[in-house]
Amino acid sequence: MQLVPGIHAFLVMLAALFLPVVEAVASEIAQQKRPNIILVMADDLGWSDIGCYGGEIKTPHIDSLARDGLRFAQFYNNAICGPTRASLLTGLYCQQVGHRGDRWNEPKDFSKCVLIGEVLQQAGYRTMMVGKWQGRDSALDRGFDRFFGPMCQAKISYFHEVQQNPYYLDRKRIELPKDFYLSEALNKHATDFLKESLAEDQPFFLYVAHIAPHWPLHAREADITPYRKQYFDTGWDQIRALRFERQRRDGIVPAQWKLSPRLKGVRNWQTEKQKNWQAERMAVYAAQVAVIDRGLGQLLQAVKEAGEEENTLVMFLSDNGAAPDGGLAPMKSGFGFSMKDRKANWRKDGVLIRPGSGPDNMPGPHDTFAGYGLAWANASNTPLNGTKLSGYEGGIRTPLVVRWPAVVRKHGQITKQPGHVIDFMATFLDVANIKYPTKFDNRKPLPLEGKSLLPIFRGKQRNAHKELCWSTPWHHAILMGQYKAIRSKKGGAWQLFDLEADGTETNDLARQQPQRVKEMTNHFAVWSKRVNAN
Ligand SMILES: [Ca+2]
Repeated sequence: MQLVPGIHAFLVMLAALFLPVVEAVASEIAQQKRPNIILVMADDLGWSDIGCYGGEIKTPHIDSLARDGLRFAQFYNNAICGPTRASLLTGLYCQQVGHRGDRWNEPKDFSKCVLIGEVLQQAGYRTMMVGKWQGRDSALDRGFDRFFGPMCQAKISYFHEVQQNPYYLDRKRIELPKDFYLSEALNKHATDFLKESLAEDQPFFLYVAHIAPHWPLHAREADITPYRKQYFDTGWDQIRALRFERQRRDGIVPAQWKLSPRLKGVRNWQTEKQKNWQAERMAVYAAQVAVIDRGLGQLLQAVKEAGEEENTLVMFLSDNGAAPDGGLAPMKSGFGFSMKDRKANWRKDGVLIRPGSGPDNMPGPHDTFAGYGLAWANASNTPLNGTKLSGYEGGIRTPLVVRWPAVVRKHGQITKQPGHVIDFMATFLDVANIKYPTKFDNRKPLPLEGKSLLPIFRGKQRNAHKELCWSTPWHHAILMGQYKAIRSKKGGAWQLFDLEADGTETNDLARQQPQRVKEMTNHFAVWSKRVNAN
C-alpha cells in the first residue's frame, strides 16, 4: 500500500518538473499564432479605380483579396497624405499629434503618441516599411526594423533621384540603379523584406506605403500600352457610367444612389477636343495603378509559397481620394515647371523637364511632369462627389480590402460598417493581443481614438464610432450614424446628407432638418476644441 502514495508523489514531482516546459511550449505556440500583418497603401488612388470597386484597371491581385475576404463600403481617411499617415501610424486624429493639414506624415508632437511600429516591435514583431516616409528622421528611429524608400522632401520622380529625396536602405544612403522605376523598386524591396521574415518564426508587420499613383504621370511604355485605346474609345463620362453600373451590380453601392454630377468645369467627353492627350493621361495613371497590383501579387505569392496564407492579415487601401491637379486643357507650364524655370536643380542628374503637358508633350516619360486633371479624378472617384483635399466622400472615402483566411471566413463579403484609418492601431494591437501602452519611453500617449475592426473581420457587428470628424484642407465634416454634416472652411452654411440613401451627396437636407444640423455641429465644435483643430 505504501508503494502507491510513493508512485503518486513521484508522478506529482514529475508533473511539477515538466509543467514549466509544457507552459513554455504552450506559450510558444500562442506566440507563433500571432498573425503576420501586411498593409499596402496606395497614394491618391480614387475610390473606384480597382476592379473590386468597379474599376476597369486590371488589379487581379487586389481583387483576389476581395474575392477571398472582405471589402469595406464605407471606410475613411483624412483626405490628404500626411494627416492620413499620422492617424494610421498613431490611432489618433492627426490634429492631436500636431498636424493641421500640412504635408509631413509623421506626428509632430511625439510626447502625445506612440507609433504602430514601435508598439508591435516592442511586443516581438519584426517591423518593416517601404515607401513614402516624409519625416526628417529615419523610419528606423520610429519603430521599424527595416526600411527602403525616399525621404520625401520634394516632388518625386518615378525614374530618377530628386535632390531633396535621397534614398535609403535602412540607414544607408544608396544610389539608384539604371533603369530604376520607383514602384517596382518598392515592390522588390517589400518582397525581399517579406521573404526574410517568412524564413523566421517571428511574426511580422510589413507596411508598403506606395507613392503611386500620385502625380507626376510617370510609367513605362509597356504598362501604358494596354490602356491607351480603351480610354480614347470610352472617355470619362462612359467610364463613370460603366463603373457605377458594376458597383451597383456587385452591391458595393446601393441601388438608390445617384451618380454625382460632373465636377464643376469638367466638360462632356463628346465635346473634348484633345481626346488623344486626355486618354494618354488616364492610360499612364492606370499603368501606375497596375504596377502596385503587380507588387501585391509578388507579396501574395511569397506568403503562399511559405504556407503562411492562413495566418497572414493582408489589407489594401488608399491614403486619400483621386487628386484634382493637372488642369483640364493642354498647358505650357505646371507644378512649378515652366520654360523660364525648368528646374535644373530638381533632378540629381540635372536633366531638364519639358514643362506643361499637351498633345505635343504627352505625359509618361521621365522628363515630363503632369497630372491627369479634374475630369479623370472625377471618374476615379465614381460615383462620389469631390476629390483629394475635400471633405466630401470623394476626398475621404477609401477602398479597404481585407484578407485573413483564419478569421475572415465568409468570402467575398462587403460590410457597410463604417471605419477610419484611426482604427488601424487598435485593430493591429487587438489581433496581436497587445495592450495599448499608457507609457512608452518617456511619452504618455493619448487614449486611442480608433476602435478595433476585428469584430467586423469576424463577421460581427461592432459598436460603431458615435461620431467621426474631419478638418480637411477644404472642409469641416462630421459623421453621426447615417448622417453627415459638412461645410466649407471658407465659411457658409452647413450641408446635411443622409449617406445611406445618398452617399454621393446630391440632396442637401439641411433646411429640412435644422435641429439635426444644430446637434451635429455642436458635436463638431466640441471635437474641434478637444483635438485643437483649425
Ligand atoms: Ca496622398
